[in-house]
Amino acid sequence: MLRSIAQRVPPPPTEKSFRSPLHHPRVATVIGRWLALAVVICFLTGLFSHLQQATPGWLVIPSRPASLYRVTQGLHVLSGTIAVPLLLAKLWTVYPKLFAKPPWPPSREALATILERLSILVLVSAMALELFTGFLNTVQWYPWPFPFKQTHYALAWIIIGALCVHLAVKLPLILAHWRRTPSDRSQAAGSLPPAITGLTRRGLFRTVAGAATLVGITSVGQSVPALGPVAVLAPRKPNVGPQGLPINRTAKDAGVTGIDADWRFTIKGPQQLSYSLDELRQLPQSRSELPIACVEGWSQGARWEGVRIRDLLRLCGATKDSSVRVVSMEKGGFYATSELPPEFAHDPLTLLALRLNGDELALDHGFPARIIAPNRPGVLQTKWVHRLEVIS
Ligand SMILES: Nc1nc2c(c(=O)[nH]1)N[C@H]1C(S)=C(S)[C@@H](COP(=O)(O)O)O[C@H]1N2
Ligand SMILES: [Mo]
Repeated sequence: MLRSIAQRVPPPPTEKSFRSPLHHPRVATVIGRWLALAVVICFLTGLFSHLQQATPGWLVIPSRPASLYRVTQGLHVLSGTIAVPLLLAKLWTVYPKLFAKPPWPPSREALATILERLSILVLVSAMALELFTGFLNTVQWYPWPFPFKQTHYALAWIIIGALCVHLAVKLPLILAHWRRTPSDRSQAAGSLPPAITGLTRRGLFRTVAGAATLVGITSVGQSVPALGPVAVLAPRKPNVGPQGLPINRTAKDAGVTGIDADWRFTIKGPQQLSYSLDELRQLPQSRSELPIACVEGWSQGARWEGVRIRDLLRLCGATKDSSVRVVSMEKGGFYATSELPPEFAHDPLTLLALRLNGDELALDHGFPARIIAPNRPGVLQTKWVHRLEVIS
C-alpha cells in the first residue's frame, strides 16, 4: 500500500524540471535590464528628493528649472510603480532556481553559492518591502510602526548594495546573454530539449512590457494632467480639490482654525517687521506660475500671487546669502516649519502667497499666507505661515 502511494507521488522537481524557454537566462537578462533601468531611475530621483528635504550644507541645489522636482518626483513614483510588474516577471522567470541543488557538502563553491543566495534574499525582500511601502505611501496609508521616510531611504541603499553584488556575481551570465544569439532560440534549460509552451519568449516580453506600460499610463496622470482621465490607479486627480488643487493635509487635520482680527505676520531679521493681513496685501504683489509637486507623486500647476520673499528680506535688511526659516501656525507636525536656502529665498518666483488661481487662499491651502517656491517638494511649501526667521 505504502509502496503504491510512493510510486504514484512524482519525485520533487529539480531545477532541470523547468524546461520552458521562458525560464532561460536570456529572458532573465532582458527583463532584468528593464528592471535595473527602473530601479536606477527610482534611486536617483529618490536621492534628489532626499537631498532636497535634508538640505545638507555641503550641497547647493539650484532653484531652477522651476518644474524640475515635479518631473523627478513624477518619475520616481512612475518608475517605482512600473518596477512592480517587472519585479514579479523577473522573479517568475528565475523561480526554478529555488529548486537547484542545495550547496552541500561544504566546499569553497558551496560557500560562494550560499553568499550569493543570501545577497539575492536581501535584494528581493528589500525590493518587495520598498515597493510595497512606497506604494502605500502614495495612498497615504502607514500601517506600520516604523517611520516611513527613514526606512524608505535606508532600504534604497540596501537595494543598491545588494544589486551591485548581484550584478557582479551574474556578470558572466549577463554578458553571455546581453545580445540575442541564434542559440537562444533553440537552447533551453540544460541539455534537454525545450518544452513546448503556449507563450513564446517574445509573447512574454510583450505581455510584461504591456503590463508595465498599462500601470504606468493609468498612474502617471496624477502628475501629468493630460493623462488624468485614465489615471484609475492614481490615488489623486491633480485637479480635484478646492481652487483646482488637491489637499494633502487639511487645516482641520493640522489643528489650524483660521485667524483673529489682530493676526500679525512677523519677520525676525536684522530688523523686526510686523504686518497685518491688510498691510501684506498692500505690499507690491507678484505673480508666479508654479506647481505643487507632492512627494507622494501628484503634482499640479497653479497661479499664485503674493509678496516676494526676496522683497521681504530686503525690507528687513537681510543679506543675499541669508537663509530663511519658515514657521507655520500649525503646532507640531513634521511640516510645521521649513527652511529656504539662499537660492530659493532670493529667487524672484518664491512668494509668500496670499492668492491662488485668482482668489484668496482657501483655509486648506494655507490661508492667510503660505510659501510657494520653484523646484521644491510639496512638503516644503509650508502652509498657514505667520513668521519668517532670517538665518545668516
Ligand atoms: N504647515 C503645513 N504645511 C504644509 C503641509 C503640512 O502638513 N503642514 N503639507 C505639505 C504637503 S505634504 C503638500 S503636498 C502641500 C500641499 O499643498 P496644498 O494642500 O495647498 O495642495 O502642502 C505642504 N504644506
Ligand atoms: Mo506632500
